[in-house]
Amino acid sequence: MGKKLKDSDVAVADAIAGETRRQVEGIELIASENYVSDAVLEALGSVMTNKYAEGYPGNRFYGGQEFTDRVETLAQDRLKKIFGAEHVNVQPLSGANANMIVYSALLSPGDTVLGMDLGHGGHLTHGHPVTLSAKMYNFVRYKTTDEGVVDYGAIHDLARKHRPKMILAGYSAYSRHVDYEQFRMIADEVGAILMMDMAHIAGLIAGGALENPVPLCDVVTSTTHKSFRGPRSGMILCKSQYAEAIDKALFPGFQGGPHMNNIAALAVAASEASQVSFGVYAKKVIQNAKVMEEELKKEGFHICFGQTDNHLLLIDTIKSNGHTGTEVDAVLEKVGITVNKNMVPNEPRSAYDPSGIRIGTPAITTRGMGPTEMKRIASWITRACAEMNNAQELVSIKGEVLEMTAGYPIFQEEKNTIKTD
Ligand code: DSN
Repeated sequence: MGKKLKDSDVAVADAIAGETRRQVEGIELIASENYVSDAVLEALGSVMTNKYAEGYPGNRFYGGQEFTDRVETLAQDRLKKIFGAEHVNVQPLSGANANMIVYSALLSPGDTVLGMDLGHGGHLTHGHPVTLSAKMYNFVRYKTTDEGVVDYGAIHDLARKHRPKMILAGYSAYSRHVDYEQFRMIADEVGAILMMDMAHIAGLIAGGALENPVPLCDVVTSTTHKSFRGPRSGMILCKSQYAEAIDKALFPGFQGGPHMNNIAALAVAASEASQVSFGVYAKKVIQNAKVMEEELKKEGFHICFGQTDNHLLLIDTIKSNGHTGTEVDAVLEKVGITVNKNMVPNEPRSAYDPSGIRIGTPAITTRGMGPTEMKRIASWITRACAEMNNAQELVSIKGEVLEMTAGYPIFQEEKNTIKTD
């Protein structure tokens, strides 16, 4: 139907080609990013995008749902099996939506929720004052201890004091294990609903590399990309008793037509995440993060929370070498390494110009990189930070980055090209 993109819209085709080149040539260390498989991309770009499907399988508001019902049921069944969930809703358009949908299903305006402070590794949608969630509900924020772990004692005290309706675990910049049993015990004592946002670590859980929170929590939300390596959307897993309220809060309460191409792609990603090879991948992601931690520590970098137990490292760059997160983010971009600036615990600066960076290993592990490459990347980060104003050194590092990434193709077409060369 019609022309190929490159013949019909050169400007957009060029931008996509540029982004493809950036992904292929660079080193992606943004902890929340990854590369989907060609099969997931194919489902995402499929005709499923044309279909409206308000409602749920077997109970829709428009006709023509034989195949949309089929992919949505496949996605639900595969995810239920991976995580041992009683109920799964795969329609949230994002992780932020998934969180708001759960709040609106299970809370009343003004109810109290305990959630982690953003600067200590929490997430904006866990009640940061700039968000809608904070305007609607009374969020009380907990922090990490001076030793850098979630302060379960403080959560216990806050829970007894504030009697929250919900306690929220799950983080976007926290690198340590989460003690779900402690959370469950505290929630039970005060009669709170326990919700976990596993967006960052869903793939590591699916692969068996981290503990599965689903059995111990009432509700678990997630994005479906990040370490799970699916399309960009959200999901809600919950106990059966919350299923009806959550499904209704999503549709008709919060969203209209689900994005069926995303749901088809999620079904594909869930099948991939069920394979033995995905478990191997998940474990390698954590091993790579540990190697990166060891190497960066040797070079004097300050790792927040003391260490990593998962896929990410939060680094206080001011304490490491006197540079702000923005400066380090910018110099690394010059050499082809992508990170994000990030607030650190007890951040003395602003969110726009914070004291640290966050790095993660899901994407580079998908490319097949291992300990040797982690050591090289850590050395490039060290050199780039030490030689920020040395243009020649930066060009030299970029050359080394390009040479290494050329050996780690991402997309099938690239892999075929390399094979036939
Ligand atoms: N943007 C995602 C992240 O980078 O952690 C979550 O909002």
